[in-house]
Amino acid sequence: MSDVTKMFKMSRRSMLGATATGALVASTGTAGLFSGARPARAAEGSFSPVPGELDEYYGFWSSGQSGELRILGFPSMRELMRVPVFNRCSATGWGQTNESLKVLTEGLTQETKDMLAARGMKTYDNGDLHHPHMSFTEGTYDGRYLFMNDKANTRVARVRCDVMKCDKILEVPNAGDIHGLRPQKYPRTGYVFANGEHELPLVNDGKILDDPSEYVNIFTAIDGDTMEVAWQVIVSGNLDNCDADYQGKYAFSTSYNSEMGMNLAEMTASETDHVVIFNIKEIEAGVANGDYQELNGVKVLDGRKESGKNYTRYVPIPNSPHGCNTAPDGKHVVINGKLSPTCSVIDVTRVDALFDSDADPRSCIVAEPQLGLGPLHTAFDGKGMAYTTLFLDSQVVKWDMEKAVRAYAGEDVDPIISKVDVHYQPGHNHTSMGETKDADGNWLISMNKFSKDRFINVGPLKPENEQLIDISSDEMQVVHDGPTFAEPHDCIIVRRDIVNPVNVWSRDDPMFEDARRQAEADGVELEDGHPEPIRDGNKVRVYMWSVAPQFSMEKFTVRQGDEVTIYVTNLDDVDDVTHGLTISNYGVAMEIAPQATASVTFTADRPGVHWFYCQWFCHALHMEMRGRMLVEPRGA
Ligand code: CUK
Ligand code: CUA
Repeated sequence: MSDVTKMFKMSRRSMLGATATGALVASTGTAGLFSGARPARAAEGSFSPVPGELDEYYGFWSSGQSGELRILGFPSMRELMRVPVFNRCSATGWGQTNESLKVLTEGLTQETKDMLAARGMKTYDNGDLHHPHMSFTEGTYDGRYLFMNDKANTRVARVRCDVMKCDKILEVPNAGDIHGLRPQKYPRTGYVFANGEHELPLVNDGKILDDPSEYVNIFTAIDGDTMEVAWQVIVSGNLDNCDADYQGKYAFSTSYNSEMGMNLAEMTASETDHVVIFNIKEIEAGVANGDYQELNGVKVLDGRKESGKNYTRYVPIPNSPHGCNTAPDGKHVVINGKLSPTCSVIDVTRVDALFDSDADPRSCIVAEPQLGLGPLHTAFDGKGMAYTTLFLDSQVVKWDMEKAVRAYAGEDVDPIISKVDVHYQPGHNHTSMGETKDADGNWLISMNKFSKDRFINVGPLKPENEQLIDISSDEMQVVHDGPTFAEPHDCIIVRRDIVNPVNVWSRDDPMFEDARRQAEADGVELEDGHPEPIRDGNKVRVYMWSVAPQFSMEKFTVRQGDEVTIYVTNLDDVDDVTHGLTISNYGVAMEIAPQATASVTFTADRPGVHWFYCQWFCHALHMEMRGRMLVEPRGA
């Protein structure tokens, strides 16, 4: 260790927070900025976030085929952070660091690992993240976790809300391409329900293609605490979107391909598809009674129509329903028609009868208003109003659920309150706290698939356009256009007080448990680092710490062909002083946030001097925060 390094470390440790470094960066702290005032609102059809003002809500945005989770301040819609999940992230090293690779690989099936290994890959580097949803306790968000699906590679991930990093990814066996995903709302999450969208042969070993009777779709309940599959149910037809009720009794999934067709004509052949209702208590009893087959280590129950079991009921719904949204009144579930201009409203208090008696499955439908063309998803204001996106009409329609019920019963009332044009072709929409019992009716977001002429042209690939809508009066008012890159399908809008992330990592965080264990085995304290690489055959471990603007090592030497693991522990514990480690011309880069340890393993196959540097601007001397790795040539 050089004298300068020693001095830095000494001063850091003895005068924590009082050094020049500390003072310099402490001034950027954000505490106390919030004034409590509301951002300027719709008054004259304009909306502008006030600089320096903090938002009232967190927006958790999916990113579709980008594979990441995004965090927005809401209602300003300022993008605050990107949380890599299913994607490979150049900035943070997600998909390269040992810590992220553990998360990305430990939940994969052996079959997947083998397939990837044959391509020289450890994990997938793409994903299709549609539905981010927070864990619930008693019908409202509890700030513990966010859960999300990967339609591309049949996975479900969990993000810890304390550090906003993904800590678990599970590949769901047996199912085909997880799409709809919702957490259990009551009594708590509990289960995370996940729909397999694309039907597959139950034993998919390449021997079956054109025998539709061998194809199934699978509904999965994942234990949100352990991120293991609790049970699965085989269903008739496919599964699209889902939601859970506020009683903890049922989950609901739409099916647009009840025909089990394999091409477009077959999939849309029937005038009627269905919603599957899952009876959670009955399924749990079935699991307890051993009424399942075990397939790839998972308990799989038969809930197909012809099974004669009490696990499921099938409610006929007009052609190809899509969105499935439980209203905050705790009573209604809105099924969005897509190819039908209607929404079908299920009354959950009428669902018991479907299981207890031979009641007509349609007897749980209490309203079916005609809303417009292409209803895809519905949001709620907690005051009895529903807001449905009309994909083909490029509109959002506001309608009164109680009036829709009365109209269905024969009364001459029009449930439609108003419509607003959106730009263009909306998919999901969402209201502030709208999927909880605490829906507050302040804001609506319409997530539009096309932006066309709303922004200056950026070439043939255009952004999506997400529009902020003031719903505080009967006439909805579009107050802001928010372009986004491919392709947030869904989002949630969560009151700020519910989410309380930390500012620095805790040194005993489980995320770097493996690093701590290896350091212990090497007789090293991560916080102290080690002056020389530790050699173990051709495996070499390098332990460094970082304190702005220095790494604890200014140079180290390894040999060509060594498998090198570098551990960096960021001793800075000041807000916002993240460091990075990039090794030039080695394809290595990672992020190390305050008080974190991160590590990366690579083969040192290119001899020579290679600078490693900090790529996170951290200090006035950030450019000087660098050192050299010497790779000695083989045979030297
Ligand atoms: S789906 Cu995309 S617009 Cu994946 Cu929630 Cu409806
Ligand atoms: Cu450390 Cu830049």
